[in-house]
Formats: sequence, C-alpha cells, structure tokens
Amino acid sequence: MPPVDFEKGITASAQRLNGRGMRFLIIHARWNYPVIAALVKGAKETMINKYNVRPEDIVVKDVPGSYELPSAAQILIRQAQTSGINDLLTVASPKEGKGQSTAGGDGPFDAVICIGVLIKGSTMHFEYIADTTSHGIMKVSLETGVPIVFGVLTCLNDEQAKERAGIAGVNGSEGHNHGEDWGAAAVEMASLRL
Ligand code: DLZ
Repeated sequence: MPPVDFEKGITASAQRLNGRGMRFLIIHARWNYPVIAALVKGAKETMINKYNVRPEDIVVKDVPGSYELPSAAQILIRQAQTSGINDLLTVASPKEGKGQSTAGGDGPFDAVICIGVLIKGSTMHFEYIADTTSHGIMKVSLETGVPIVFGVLTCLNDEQAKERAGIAGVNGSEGHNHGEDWGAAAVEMASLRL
C-alpha cells in the first residue's frame, strides 16, 4: 500500500473567521511559567493578528496551577455573564497590565482558553491533575454554555513542553506553538454563538 500523505495537527477551518467585537478570556496557570508565557503569547497574537480580535477584548487572568483552571473559569464566566467584562479588566493579570474594552462593548465572554502545562514527575500528581482538570474544564463549558478551549499540555518531560510551545529544545528544534492553534480554536468556537 502506498504511504498515505497527511498533515499532522489541525487543518485550517474553511470558514472566513472574524473575531472583531468578540470577547475572550485566557486563564493560565503559573506553574512552568516560561512555557506558559510562550503559549499565552501565541494564542493572543494569533487572535489579534490573524483573526482581527481587539487586544482590549482579551482578558488575561492567572491562577496558581492547572488544577485551579476549571473553578477560575466558572467564577469568571459567571461574573461576566452577570456584570460584563469591564469590571474584570480593572484587575487584569499584573504581567499583562490593565485593558479597556471598547470594541464589542461590555458583555459576557464569547469563548475562553484555559492554559496550563503539566509535566510528569515521580508521583501520581500528574495523572490526578490532568484527569481532574480536563474533566473540570469540559464540565464548566457545558454548564455555562461558553466554549472553553483545552489549552493544557500533558508532557512527559520539559523537552516535550518546550517543543509544544515553540521554544528551542536541546536538539535545537523549535517545534510548534500550540497556543496559536488554541487562539484559532477560540475564535472558531466563539463564531458558533453568533
Ligand atoms: C502540585 C503541582 C504539580 C506537582 N505539578 C504541576 C504541574 O506540572 N503543572 C501545574 O500547572 N500545576 C502543578 N501543580 C499544582 C496544582 O495544579 C495545584 O495548583 C496545586 O495542587 C494546588 O491546588
């Protein structure tokens, strides 16, 4: 049988997506921060540069670790559904600075990206956190009706994490920044809500 030629990873959507006026929340863990920072940057830059999202319509919040992502998502989604996102912008992540929403006006989030990096250690922590976090994120998404992109890397070692964040590893390979895919997925999922 001849070898099958296929593109690994995500194929671009056939839709023409435009994120202008949409509001997004990125919540990221602070564990394994250099990798996290690259992933958050990849997601934000893709939304802004490829999908026309206004920087001021992306709220970035941080939590201690990946385990905290689902509960933070639920709290912030509900807060925005009740009061809009402008109150959240005044207390945005210190690393990101304060934003101001003007484009889409105030209102709920159209999609959320939860970003974390889990690296396997010598105990069972990794398995428990990965399992709980992935199920928790889906549960919050289904309960709130807001799409949440699963931006949690579950890696066996540091090199795998760096490679998936587009950071050069020991062999010089930069891999691919998965944050870019998550940014595109957030805009595509938000477009379902229009
Ligand atoms: C405790 C822990 C461990 C061992 N490893 C990671 C990790 O690789 N990535 C991550 O995001 N968080 C880790 N944490 C922290 C937990 O997610 C959580 O913050 C703590 O257990 C407190 O609830």
